[in-house]
Amino acid sequence: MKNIVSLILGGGKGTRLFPLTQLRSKPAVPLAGKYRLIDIPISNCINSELNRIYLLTQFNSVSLHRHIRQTYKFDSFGGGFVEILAAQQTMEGTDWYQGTADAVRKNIRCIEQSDIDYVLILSGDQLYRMDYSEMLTNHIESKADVSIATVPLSSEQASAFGIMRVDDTGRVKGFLEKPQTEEDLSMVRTSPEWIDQQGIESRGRDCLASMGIYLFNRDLLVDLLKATDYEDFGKEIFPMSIRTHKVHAHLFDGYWEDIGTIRSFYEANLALAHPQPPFDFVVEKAPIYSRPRFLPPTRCEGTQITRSLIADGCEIDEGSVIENSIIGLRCRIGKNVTIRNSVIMGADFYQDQCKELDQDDRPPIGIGDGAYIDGAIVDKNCRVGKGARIELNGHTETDFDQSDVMIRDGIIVVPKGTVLEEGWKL
Ligand code: ADQ
Ligand code: ADP
Repeated sequence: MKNIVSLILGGGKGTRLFPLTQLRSKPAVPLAGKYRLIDIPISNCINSELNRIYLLTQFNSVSLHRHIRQTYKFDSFGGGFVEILAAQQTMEGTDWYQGTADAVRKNIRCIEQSDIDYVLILSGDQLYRMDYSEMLTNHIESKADVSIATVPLSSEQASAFGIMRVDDTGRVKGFLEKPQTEEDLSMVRTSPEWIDQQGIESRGRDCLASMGIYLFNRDLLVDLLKATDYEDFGKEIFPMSIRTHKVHAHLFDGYWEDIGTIRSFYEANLALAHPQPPFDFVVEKAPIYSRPRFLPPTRCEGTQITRSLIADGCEIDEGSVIENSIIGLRCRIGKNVTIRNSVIMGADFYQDQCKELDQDDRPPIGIGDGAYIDGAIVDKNCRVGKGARIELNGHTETDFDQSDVMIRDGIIVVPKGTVLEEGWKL
């Protein structure tokens, strides 16, 4: 499928994921111990045989650039690439990307090349597996100008998404971005019977939510972007284009999670450790790719591990208990440590690789002997001292505004590189 390019939108500020996005862009946030969020849409593209991929970024993009450069290399004969389009000053403009449509407009030259017929626009912060070639087939068969992927949701979930109303043929007739009132919602509800007729069990779900995945006929997209100064697809381009063009809904009913907040990030990660995870990394025909790191296997010494994922290159000492948790790359866990309901992201390097940085008496990188961690996200390269206790203990968000450690959506977040001294308590 050479006549289609994918544009992955990776330029949002990610404020709701702060402090995980303090030092990195949202698509670079680590996922499931060894991946990054951006690996999901790129892997979906590769598995759908779409290998012309642009990634639009603008905030804190150093580690994202490094990850892309080191991971996605194509042979020189297939014409595939993943190219980063970072917001930059040009002769035409000096602004940063003002919104999703503006980001695409500022890179319009990439889609104006003569051999492109379709443009697939994707988000960089969602967890799902999808074969985009099915969406393209559906788009061509329905003779649509634009297709928009949609997942059925219940009314309670609707206010966080773009919601669409369709006619019997699946043509989109109404679209409201994040409807907040019952009155708004009533204008875009879909009958559950119609969803059932499409071969998808509605199970009471009566809203069709936009997944932020759009397939445009190239010429139309170029015209729309040139003829308007609209900045956003959800708020502006869609409400307008359904009046003037044939916009078709492509129904999807697999697992799909927008990882926009600390809570959704935490829950989506922990769900992966479930024995029947809603998103399975083990799918032979559609693997999720990431950077090959050549790390040694994880070493465990008398450790009790239940319902958890342990990434490569970890060392877990005797007497430790790990339950319902994700343990990321190169994580060193001392003796008699307890980790429950937590996402520990691991480290970018091993302690002995950074000896020269370590002339002080800070605790070593990793989790010190006897530490207790429950209900937390511990970002990369943290140094948790011996006997430290990271647990909520009745504290709330406002208690720790000035501290390195924060509480967000009821979850403790230890930002990247934080040092917690021996015996530290929240
Ligand atoms: P949101 O997720 O709220 O809703 P948005 O904040 O625009 O939409 O983010 C979409 C994607 O674009 C994200 O990957 C983000 O990082 C990226 N992005 C945001 N601003 C950008 C910018 N200035 N430059 C480049 N990239 C940028 C959207 C739709 C809804 C839909 C949900 C589904 O608007 O209709 O329901 O996605 O998640
Ligand atoms: P991950 O292993 O999660 O992909 P990173 O890409 O951030 O994490 O870092 C992993 C590797 O990259 C480490 O070996 C680290 O030493 C190296 N590294 C870290 N920072 C830089 C940098 N600024 N330039 C080049 N390599 C780096």
